[in-house]
Amino acid sequence: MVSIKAWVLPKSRREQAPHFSKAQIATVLEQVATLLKLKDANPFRIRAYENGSRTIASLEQDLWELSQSGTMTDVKGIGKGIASLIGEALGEGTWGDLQKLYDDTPQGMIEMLAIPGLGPKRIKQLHDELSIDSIADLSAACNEGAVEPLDRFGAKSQQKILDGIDLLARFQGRRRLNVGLLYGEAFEAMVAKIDGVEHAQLAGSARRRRETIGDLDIVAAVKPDDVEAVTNAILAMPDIAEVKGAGDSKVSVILEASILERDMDLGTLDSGVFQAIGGDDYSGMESSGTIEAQVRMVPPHVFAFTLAYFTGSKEHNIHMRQLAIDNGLRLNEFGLIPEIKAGDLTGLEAAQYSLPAKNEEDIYHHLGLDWVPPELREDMGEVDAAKAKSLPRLVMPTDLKGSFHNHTTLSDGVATLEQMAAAAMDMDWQFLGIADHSQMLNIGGRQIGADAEDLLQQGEKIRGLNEVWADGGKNFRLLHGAECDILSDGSLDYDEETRMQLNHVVASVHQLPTWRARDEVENSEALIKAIEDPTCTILGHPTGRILQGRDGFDVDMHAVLRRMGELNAEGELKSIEINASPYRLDLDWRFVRYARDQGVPVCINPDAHDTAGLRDVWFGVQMARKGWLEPKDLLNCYTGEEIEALLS
Ligand code: DGT
Ligand code: CA
Ligand code: ZN
Repeated sequence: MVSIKAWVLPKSRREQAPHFSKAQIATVLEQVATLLKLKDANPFRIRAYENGSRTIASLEQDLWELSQSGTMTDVKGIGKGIASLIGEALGEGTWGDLQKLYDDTPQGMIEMLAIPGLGPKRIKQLHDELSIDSIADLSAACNEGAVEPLDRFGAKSQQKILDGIDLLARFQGRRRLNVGLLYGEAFEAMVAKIDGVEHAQLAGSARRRRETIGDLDIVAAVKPDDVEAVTNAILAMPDIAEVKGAGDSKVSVILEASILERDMDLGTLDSGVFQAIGGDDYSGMESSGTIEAQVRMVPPHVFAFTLAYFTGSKEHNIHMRQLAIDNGLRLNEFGLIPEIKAGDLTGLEAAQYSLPAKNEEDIYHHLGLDWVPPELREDMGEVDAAKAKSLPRLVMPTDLKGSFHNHTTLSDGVATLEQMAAAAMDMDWQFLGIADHSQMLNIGGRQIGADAEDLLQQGEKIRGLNEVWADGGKNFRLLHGAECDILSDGSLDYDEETRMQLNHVVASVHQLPTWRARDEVENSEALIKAIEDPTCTILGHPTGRILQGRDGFDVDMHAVLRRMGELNAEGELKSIEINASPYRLDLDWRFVRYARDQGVPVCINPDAHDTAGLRDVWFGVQMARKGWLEPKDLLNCYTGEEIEALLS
């Protein structure tokens, strides 16, 4: 669970001075300045803390040396009062009378600071004039229209506050897979490096590659004698915003974005996606977000069991445990223990009788199963398939030889045809499908899509490039397609003659409001009409959902996939897209296996808007794996020649 950073004065985690780091001091001074603003304190006093914070944050000298030599006030920006506060904090580990300031400020007012665009001044005003001291109060007041008439507010800023609260609420829920993995892999690496940690591995939903992550679960192999030292090392990490609990071989913390070495790069987003997730406000929140993480330390010989247990899913674990029971065994995070030997013992004591397991494979083998890839552990038939030795050979990123749906400067992409092609060749791809937006697409009144004439010109250019590559013996080609808007009645953008000249048509819905206002029956009919169009090759991002942004429209996906299956049986190529943008991951992986079973070829499309975006196919591959797909189920795994033949 992501949470708003709680403001507490740091407690010393060291026995001797200096008790705090520069960064901790700078943060406290900055927080004090803000708390003083919320109290409308003397502006000079506020300025003193602000300057102090900024100075300390960029100070090159050692703070402790300055403090001991009594020369801190020589530093420009640090006055006497602040110098003495810092001296006390470093030397004694205490914070003067600041605790009272922290205690006196309602926590809700601090939480309100996280609402984009709402600063301390206006929070103070809301508090004074409407007695608002929580986000819930503020939300209610905005909905009643009580904020609008206030001085310096108005209807627009009232709406902006509501939008901000909505955005914040989404950040208190789950994080998208790409973000969760960034945090998870960074934290895993840091824990693994601690002395006494034999190995550490990310488990939970992140390891199962769920499309969103609630919290991070790390399992670490640590000898019992080292647990205390490892716990302390984790607690001393600089990127921890808050410690939620420690003890009993388990540490729960809230990680800050600072754990990510490189700044979070959101890449070039589809303009529609960007608006749906909250625009500029969103970028700021994403890069200052937090996420909860648990580290569980276990003796090395039980590591595999703990890893398997905390990888989940819960439903998979329950199924596995039942299988163990049927075999007279007890399966838990400590072992796979013959019931007859365990008797009344529990936990690690019972586990001394466990069957041995060096790794997860051993555990599955003890139960007569093949090892189950984590992506499949959702209790959707994988246990039976593992027993029957019929698990799929899941697709891997290196199996892909191309993709079909990518944008260039002709619509809202930022890279040219040549640049996109070069990036695809760097990935050892044999083909790259270009599918720029069609003429209908407007965002904010501005036409994003390409006119038919320009689209056809792009086709000329592509043919020219393809000839050059063919003549040079290069096994690479661009496929000329378009992402044609599906209009509300299910017809496709551009006239048929234009569409006929393309290698492929990715048909997608972009007018979400219209579709979301309709029911499942109407939407399914319209989608089916779109795919029945002879020029339609691929159904793009089939529900229009934006993860953590907006729900897709209602549609009977099973019915749509059945119809697509029929058309494929009649010899027409109708493929369904797994849009690999981590903001979409649409088709939802839960429908992927159904598509395969209906005989619908699936394609993974990065929907790239720049060259780096092509790498997003990785996320699509994770979803295809969750959907049990093998290379043969995916159009991406055909060779360039095969695809050329198929689409001509
Ligand atoms: P999340 O954090 O909501 O994205 O999803 P998970 O799957 O990471 O769930 P989490 O963090 O609550 O727990 C991690 C794993 O621990 C979970 O996948 C399976 C295991 N686990 C947790 N609670 C239970 C339980 O009550 N029974 C069983 N059998 N396993 C559990
Ligand atoms: Ca979790
Ligand atoms: Zn699109």
